[in-house]
Amino acid sequence: MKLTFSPASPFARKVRIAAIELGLIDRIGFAPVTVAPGQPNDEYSQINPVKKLPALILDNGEVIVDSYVIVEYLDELAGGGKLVPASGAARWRVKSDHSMLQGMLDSMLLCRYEKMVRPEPLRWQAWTDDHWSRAWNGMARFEQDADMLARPLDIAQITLICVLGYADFRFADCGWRKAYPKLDAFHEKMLGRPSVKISVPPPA
Ligand SMILES: N[C@@H](CCC(=O)N[C@@H](CS)C(=O)NCC(=O)O)C(=O)O
Repeated sequence: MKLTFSPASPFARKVRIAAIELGLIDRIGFAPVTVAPGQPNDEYSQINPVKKLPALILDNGEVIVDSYVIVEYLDELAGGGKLVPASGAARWRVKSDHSMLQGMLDSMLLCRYEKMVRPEPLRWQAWTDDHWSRAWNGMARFEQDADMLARPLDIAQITLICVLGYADFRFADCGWRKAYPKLDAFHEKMLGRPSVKISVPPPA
């Protein structure tokens, strides 16, 4: 299997951490890809027409897109029910938490693109502020979630790690550690896992 990848992508990091935790990392090759809004990449569009990474290219040529779907695929390969609970209330809690965190990441990425990619005269500050507030309010939501911060590792927690790591990477001055001390403690604890430590985005 081959994963399209960028060390800066929080979505690719999610899959990498999951693959390490599931014991599948040695079965996955990494294919570096550069994608950004406004930059065509015809070769990659053949693999994923919506031009987003990561995508998992299976040995038979089939392509699985979206970081969550890839993690579910890997989870099943590892026996199932490991990072995504198999059934019951825990399953829906983890999936719903994950969706919220995924929305936070999407918003953070849009803020980043607005600043780095959109030409200055076309920027829309109220729109950026709105998206940043979604990420920030999401952090406030998880700061209050004692279950999320203490339960055994799952895909929602991995995504929370990726949110916080992306905040450090692209919004270093946002002050999340001071505002959210319980998230800070969670993040520090998680950095004790080799999968988390090894996948911290490189200095910008
Ligand atoms: N829902 C997708 C989101 C993936 C995503 O937005 N990836 C970013 C890289 S971090 C991307 O490919 N951006 C390129 C673009 O939007 O043009 C997932 O979870 O895999």
